[in-house]
Amino acid sequence: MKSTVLKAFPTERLSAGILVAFGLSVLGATVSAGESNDPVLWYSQPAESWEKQAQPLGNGRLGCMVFGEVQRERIQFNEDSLWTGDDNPSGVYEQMGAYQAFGDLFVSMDMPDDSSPAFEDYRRELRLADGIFRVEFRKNGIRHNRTVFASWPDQIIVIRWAADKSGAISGKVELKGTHKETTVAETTTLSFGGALPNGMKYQARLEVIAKGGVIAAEGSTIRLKGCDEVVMLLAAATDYVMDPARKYHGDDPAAKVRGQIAAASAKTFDELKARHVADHSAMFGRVALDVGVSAAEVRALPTDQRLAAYAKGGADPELEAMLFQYGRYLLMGSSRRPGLPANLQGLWNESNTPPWSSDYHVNINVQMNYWPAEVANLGECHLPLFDLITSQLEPWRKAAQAEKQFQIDGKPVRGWALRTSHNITGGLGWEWDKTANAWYCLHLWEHYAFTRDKEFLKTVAYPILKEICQFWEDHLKSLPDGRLVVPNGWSPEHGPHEDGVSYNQQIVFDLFSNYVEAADVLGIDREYRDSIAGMRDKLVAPQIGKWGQLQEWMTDRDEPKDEHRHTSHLYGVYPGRQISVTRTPDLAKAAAVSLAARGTAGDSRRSWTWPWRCALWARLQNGEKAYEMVRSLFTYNMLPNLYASHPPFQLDGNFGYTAGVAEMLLQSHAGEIHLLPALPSAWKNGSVTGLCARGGFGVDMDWKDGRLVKAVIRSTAGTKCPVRYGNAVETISLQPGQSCMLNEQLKPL
Ligand code: FUC
Repeated sequence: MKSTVLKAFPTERLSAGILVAFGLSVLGATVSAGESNDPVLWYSQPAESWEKQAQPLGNGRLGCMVFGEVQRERIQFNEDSLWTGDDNPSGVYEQMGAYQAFGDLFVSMDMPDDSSPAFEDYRRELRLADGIFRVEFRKNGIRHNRTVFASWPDQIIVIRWAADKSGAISGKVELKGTHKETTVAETTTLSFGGALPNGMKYQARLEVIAKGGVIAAEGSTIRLKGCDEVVMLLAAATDYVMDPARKYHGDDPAAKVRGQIAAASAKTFDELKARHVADHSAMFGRVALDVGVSAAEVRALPTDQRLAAYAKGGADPELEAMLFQYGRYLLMGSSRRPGLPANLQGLWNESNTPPWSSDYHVNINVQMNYWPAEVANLGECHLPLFDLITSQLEPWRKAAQAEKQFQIDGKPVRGWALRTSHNITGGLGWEWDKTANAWYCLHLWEHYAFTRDKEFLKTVAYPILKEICQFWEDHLKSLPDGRLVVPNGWSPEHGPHEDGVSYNQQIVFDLFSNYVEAADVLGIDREYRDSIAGMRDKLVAPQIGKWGQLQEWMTDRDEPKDEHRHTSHLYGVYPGRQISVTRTPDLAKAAAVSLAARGTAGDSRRSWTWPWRCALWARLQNGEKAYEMVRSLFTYNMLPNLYASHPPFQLDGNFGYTAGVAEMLLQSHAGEIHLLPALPSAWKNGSVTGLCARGGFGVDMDWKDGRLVKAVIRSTAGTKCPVRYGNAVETISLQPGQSCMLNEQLKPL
């Protein structure tokens, strides 16, 4: 392999160029139907269904679903720590508690002509690039608009209602909890609070600020009369802290929300909005994707009609690109410090008994939520997951140590383990999913692999990886021939508990590989590193079965016509890296046989199945099959608001889609940066900026007629790396902050 030292230039120049091309046009944009390919979801009628039509906003901790109703707007809100349940590790699912709905804000409009609900020129839209919801309509000749955003810098939700005629705003504001609280109205403020049965205290507070007119408390509501404009600031919090030592109780939420409202009300609406847009668009605008231009008549359609046309077989590359960006938008909205990680529904939840408790499911779902985090340039969105894991180590250790099957000669195993679900206070639900501990370790490793943040590796990731290696060192079983298996294992597919299940073996293989690399990077624990490397080599390896498939079990008994939704035994292809086209071509071929056999009907049609299969086909370098998965998600498991549906709605499918698309365009798991590894013919012409590759690199690409035209590789932390396009491979050398530009032959441009 040749090493190419390339003309390098500073990164700033490039990112500034991207900002001009992408960010500024977004900031200056106004409501417009289908004029540009800015990612905007818009509709020509109010939402009726929370799940299918309302639109999400979130700042990573606090979020809401907005309906865009004319007469009685509903803003249903959530805060991600409002959970029932406790630290019960028994696995009794009901005892784990559930994520709760927080409350609703209703803003009603006085309508003397109540009998006529008619309105005109209606449009509601969610602009992904600046994170702003806006609804506009004309009622009785007056044009009204409402703007909503969830601000991360100010930790509140902001709502503004304005009209094109002064004094035109009259109505009522209500704030309601979901646990039978009493709402208190004081002049311009509404608030409610309470404590859940587990002792968690919570509080919501709304401040109403009017220009012109009169506002006054009336019962438990606030009346608006003849106002020119009304701004509402909504704060919600609990006393939750990610700290079992404090029994998860921290600061008084009433004081917290008071402080947040006081700080925000000292700013004007324009200031709050500018702070929000600057924060949101800087993060969102890191990545731009173009996979083709949609036809003008398709672009002109509202999003629900576009989806319907697409599901009938229509082409709409801009919709495909929009869903990619939507996954990024939703991750930003549901996973930012100081919040918790994204749960099964991100953080959007209308019910106090949501499906699967809206919990953290560790047999695919929560992991899939985080697949896009690094590659789609949202590394900081990964951090809440690590914060929660780190906080739960103590209760998870206790749970594993108390479990008989993890005891060897009566002595407890080292480390910790998980059942299939967990909450945020040490509680576990369902069966043990033994290798989920190692799957969590993959995420810790990946954050380092992409960022090269050595401090993170040393202080956060490495100790956890080592502890889980110790768990497996204690728990693996030796076969008579000396090979090692995960004993009494289990895969999310059907099948009894047994030894050497492929899914379990592959996850442990990856854990050991990543641990070895981590120890090498840090130059520590030499001896232990060698013993783990030795154990990895003794693990029962993936096997090819009688119909050419990658075996799911140690015995060759896979069903060729199995439509099971899980593809667990392909973990080693994606998200793992034990199997790859370049390094283990025979196993990769067998994986493709297994994957094709899963089919596309029945149980295969789930929110998260398509994205996983998309990423798998991408890793197997089959762009056409990967694209089939893209189309299938839209066709079978997508709601009009572009929420992925299991059913019911489950956001893993949205996050996974973003990761799958990224994987089609860029890969970096096999020791090289692979450009356009699985480009489908449907995306003949296009470009992407701002994707991330392992090793500390950023990648932009332009392609035409299915061929790479230009790639820019930026070092964010990396130095040397082989780059592949097709069969060509060149090694680049850069210093952090430098970039290089390559042509189709990977020669400097
Ligand atoms: C896993 C999956 C289900 C569902 C649930 C929330 O157990 O097998 O399909 O997604 O999580």
